[in-house]
Amino acid sequence: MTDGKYVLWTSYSEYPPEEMIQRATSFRGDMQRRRSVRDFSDRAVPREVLEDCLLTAGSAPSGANMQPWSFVVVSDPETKRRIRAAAELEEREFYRRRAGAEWLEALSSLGTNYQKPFLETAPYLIVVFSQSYGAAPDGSKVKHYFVRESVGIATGLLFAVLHHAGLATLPYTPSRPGFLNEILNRPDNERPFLVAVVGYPAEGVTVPQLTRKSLDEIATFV
Ligand code: IYR
Repeated sequence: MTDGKYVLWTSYSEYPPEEMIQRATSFRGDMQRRRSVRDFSDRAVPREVLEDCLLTAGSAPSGANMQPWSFVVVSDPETKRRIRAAAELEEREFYRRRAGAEWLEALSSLGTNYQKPFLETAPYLIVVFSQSYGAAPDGSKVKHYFVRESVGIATGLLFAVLHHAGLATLPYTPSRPGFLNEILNRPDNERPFLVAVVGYPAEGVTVPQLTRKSLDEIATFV
């Protein structure tokens, strides 16, 4: 998905080291305030904000620049209701049978269960699909590369920018997400990656107390 030509990169900005450090520190502070929330207000969010955030996600690097993602933005109440109903059916099975003791133990401090009211309350669900292959204008299949890596990066950017814009989010990953293809009429080359639940937090929302790993624990300089 390039036209095989190199052009000057005129939009690059270099900052003096001091300013670089200041920018990195300030961005870190902003990002470290992000939390996943499970209680949303039903207050409307301007669609324009989402459109901008989706364009940021779509600026992610991807294997051979194939941009192997589709974002389906759901605000229609009936579609949200169907997604919630199908998700809760799957989650009932997950919590009753599929998860197993070790997984349930890992989740216990989050206090999650099969109920997913946020799928209806939040004004927007952004369902992220990864495209295992694409389609050429003549309808033939186009190979996609490093699809999970690419869609993972795009989704990370999406959560970052939604937070930056002042919205609350939850990455929701249904245990068996196939129902999303059916409800949203998505083609066979698309697989659900995750659901980004987006909106304002409910008033007085609480979040699990958690700690993040230190730099020593997550990074090694060699
Ligand atoms: N999808 C289930 C279970 C779940 C799994 C993980 I890993 C989490 O971090 C949180 C929940 C649910 O949403 O309840």
